[in-house]
Amino acid sequence: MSGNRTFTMIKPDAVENGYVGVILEKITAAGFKIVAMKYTQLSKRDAREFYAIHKERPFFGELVDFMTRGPIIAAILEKDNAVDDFRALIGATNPQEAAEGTIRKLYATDIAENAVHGADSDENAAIEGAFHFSGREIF
Ligand code: FUP
Repeated sequence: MSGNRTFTMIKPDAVENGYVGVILEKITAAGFKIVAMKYTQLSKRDAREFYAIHKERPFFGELVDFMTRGPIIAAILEKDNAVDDFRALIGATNPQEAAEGTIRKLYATDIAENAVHGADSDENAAIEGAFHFSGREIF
């Protein structure tokens, strides 16, 4: 059974480009409730740990540099079928392949600077949420 929470980040490119407000509006208009949210900046260590699954990929260094170059929004979102519905809302990793109307199609720069993150499973949503939010029960 799919869970009702997911984890997202609004990435440095979208924050720099002034898209925080419109992206949050799109998220809430799609029926997601924001149950935790913070404005923060990742350290290199944070970013390397968060994206450890990609550490052997050729783009890993650039990904860490990008994700640490400015502030982000981290948030936990609640909705039925949250993980899958949120992945549909943000669209494909590469914005050129993302469906019309998706957040990445509208606001991403390219595959490396793609505006938003969305957890890809209930398990990763819980891990990623716990990475960014601590001190209370969030999942
Ligand atoms: P997604 O689940 O859609 O966020 O995509 P991935 O987990 O495959 O990739 C995570 C991040 O790595 C992307 F958001 C951006 C970066 N990336 C690249 O920079 N180049 C690539 O070819 C693939 C991913």
